Amino acid sequence: MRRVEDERLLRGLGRFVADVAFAGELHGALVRSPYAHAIISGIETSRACRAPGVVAVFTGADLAADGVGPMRALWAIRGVDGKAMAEPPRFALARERVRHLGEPVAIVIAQTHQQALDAAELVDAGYQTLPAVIDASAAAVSGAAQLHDSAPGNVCFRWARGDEAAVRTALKTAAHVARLSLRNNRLIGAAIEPRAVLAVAEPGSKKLTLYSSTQVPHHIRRYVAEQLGLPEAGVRVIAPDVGGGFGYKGKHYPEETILAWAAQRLRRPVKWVASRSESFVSDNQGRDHLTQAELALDARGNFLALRVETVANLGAYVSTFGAAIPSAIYSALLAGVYRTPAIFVRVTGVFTNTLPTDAYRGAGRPEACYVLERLADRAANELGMDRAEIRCRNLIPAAAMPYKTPIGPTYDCGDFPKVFARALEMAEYAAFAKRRATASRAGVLRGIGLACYVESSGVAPSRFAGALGARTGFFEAASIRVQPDGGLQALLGTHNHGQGHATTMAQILCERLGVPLAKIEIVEGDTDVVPYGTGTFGSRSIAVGGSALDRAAGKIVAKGKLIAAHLLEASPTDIDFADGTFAVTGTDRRLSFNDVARAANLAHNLPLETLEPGLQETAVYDPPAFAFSNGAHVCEVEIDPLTGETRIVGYWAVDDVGTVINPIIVEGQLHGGIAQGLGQALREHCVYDGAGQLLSGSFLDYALPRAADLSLIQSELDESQPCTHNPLGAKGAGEAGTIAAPAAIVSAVLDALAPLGVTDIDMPLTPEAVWRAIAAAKTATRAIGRS
Ligand code: MCN
Repeated sequence: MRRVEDERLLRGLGRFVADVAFAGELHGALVRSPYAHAIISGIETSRACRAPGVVAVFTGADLAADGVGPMRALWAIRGVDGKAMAEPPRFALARERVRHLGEPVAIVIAQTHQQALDAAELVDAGYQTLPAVIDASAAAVSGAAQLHDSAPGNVCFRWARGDEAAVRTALKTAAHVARLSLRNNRLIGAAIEPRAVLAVAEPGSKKLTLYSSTQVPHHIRRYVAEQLGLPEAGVRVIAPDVGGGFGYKGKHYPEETILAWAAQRLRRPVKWVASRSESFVSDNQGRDHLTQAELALDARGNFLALRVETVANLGAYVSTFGAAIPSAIYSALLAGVYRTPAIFVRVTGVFTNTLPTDAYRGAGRPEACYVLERLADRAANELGMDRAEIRCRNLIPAAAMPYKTPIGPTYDCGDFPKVFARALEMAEYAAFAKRRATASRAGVLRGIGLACYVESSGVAPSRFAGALGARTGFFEAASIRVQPDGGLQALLGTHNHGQGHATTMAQILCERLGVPLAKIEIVEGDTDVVPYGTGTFGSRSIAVGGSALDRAAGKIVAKGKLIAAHLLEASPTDIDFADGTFAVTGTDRRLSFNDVARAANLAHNLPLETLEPGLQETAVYDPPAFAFSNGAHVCEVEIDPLTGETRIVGYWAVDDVGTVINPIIVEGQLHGGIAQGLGQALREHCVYDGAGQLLSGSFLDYALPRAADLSLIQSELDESQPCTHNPLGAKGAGEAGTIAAPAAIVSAVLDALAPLGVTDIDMPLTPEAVWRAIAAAKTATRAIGRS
């Protein structure tokens, strides 16, 4: 089933926030801090106010005078000893001090976009610069610049999980300990559509309507209502077509509050659309971990214990899920697919004068996978074992399911050894030595990389997240309205920004209710229309939203049976429903779904004492646990030793995302994820200088992967292990590729470089980084030769 939404989008008929226009609409341009850390000594706006077309200029003082509250994180984790994380106030427009490059300090509102931009240049903000701290390793060191009074030592939280004593003992007594120190590079999300907000507060109406390119309309509604002191129902958030989000559009941003407030104040629609350059200094960034890890093994390569110490760079403020991603989410997956009896992880979240970090596709899971897979490779190399063998030896067997990890989660199902074996088979792993020898004769270094992963899709249940400090639930809601002609309108709390929901959600209904796809409309992204929901992130839409939809369909069938029983003069228990037909068991008395829909909506012949007219149902689904997708990826690379250029020559992926609703879409999701993983492994790197200026502030310096960088990806889906606790059996697929790819690619590059004695390079493995590693290894070899 091909995606039904593509024709409209490919023909340029999408309707994104920037396409929505209102009569009398004004345009906002934000004045942003040019410094990473400074005291605002004053903001002179009079010249800007007099500029052509300018309607108003607002600063943090205006919002403060109006009582606009601070932006709050949506997950306030508790650290060791139950200590609450530091949550310093973050205001939509900075007050008194700025803490990262690009922090908004004023907004200029004018008749046209260009007039707003021109006048923004005339706002004269004075700054007394302060020393900045950029690197996570420097932030918690004594004497480092301090960002917030409420976070001494720049520490937001200290988090720990697992059995420290057991791990300490195992590390002391183990036959071998593999040690690793690594950096997980900071990434910049780069969706095709830059973020945009349009706020509308019509005169005479109490309703504030906010169009935002967001993944989470209901969360944004709540934030804006809270900060502006409005009832939640007084705010309507519409996320129309959104051109990619990758997690970073699933967070709350200052512009949503600023525009909403300004529109209310002016009673005029106000629009802001980020330029690409502006996106680099106003969107959340991802990853940025420094990690030390130790894996204890016995002499035969069995994993005994794992210890992980991570410093996570949170940037200048705690963003929406900024604290939860590197703590609760990351640490929960440190068992990965392996049987490691004892695990202990400690994470310190620190503030620095950089853009806030938060979820970026994968969100904590690629970081966990990378630590584990790098350790597995290192341990194998040090023990002289084959890298596939050490993994096989330690994989959790299918017979051990459900498997309770020592770090928290319980995996309900999965056949990790089978998936891994199939990936090795597809990649012809056993014959790799020959391919390496052939490449070597041609003067090229060839390596093969392995990565196994497990993904926690659909954060759940709400009770669990709440106990860990989440300030939101994680259920999802779906409503189905059956029209008199038997057509369906399904309304969901999830949001589609590239994942193909209009297709896959409709497929669920088509299968469940026998209604043709052409008669099904999927509606998402409007808080006044869809039921209260959580949005799309964490690969949750199918496992949680799809399950809610399935349940709602079940309710439609149940009511349909009552109606059919009445019309067919049979007992409801004698009515079967299959292939869109209600039938009395064992007879030819039947009614089509359309007949029942019509009868329900006409209500000419219904037992009104027991049945309400109409056919519409809502279901809410709060899963009992995460759905654990998993898989194994194998990558083969060739490296030119003269230039350090890496070429991917083969990529094989076997993924278990449970029952697959739409294999074409899932494969597309995997390809996209792998492309992003490749970006992290080989190209993308967010770099600040010591003063907090962004050196990678455009696509000239921030290198996204291009089509030519990818090889043919050969992918297989293993559907033998459906999720055991949701009605669809589906596990998430949206982030899977991003989780395994960096680890698989780095594994391949290090394998290619191993004969030269290179054991370590941090991502991204740019040609320069690889070339330098080769040069350093050669120098070291020469030095050893001389001595
Ligand atoms: N699917 C399926 N069968 C399964 C699993 C998934 O058919 N067993 C389908 C789903 O029905 C859906 C798609 O695959 O159409 C992805 O589903 P799911 O894994 O539930 O992920 P979400 O829809 O919740 O999407 C979120 C996820 C995340 S967290 C990021 S980040 C991400 C991603 O999806 N950002 C994307 N994929 C993206 N794809 C595009 N094009 N753009 C983004 O911004």
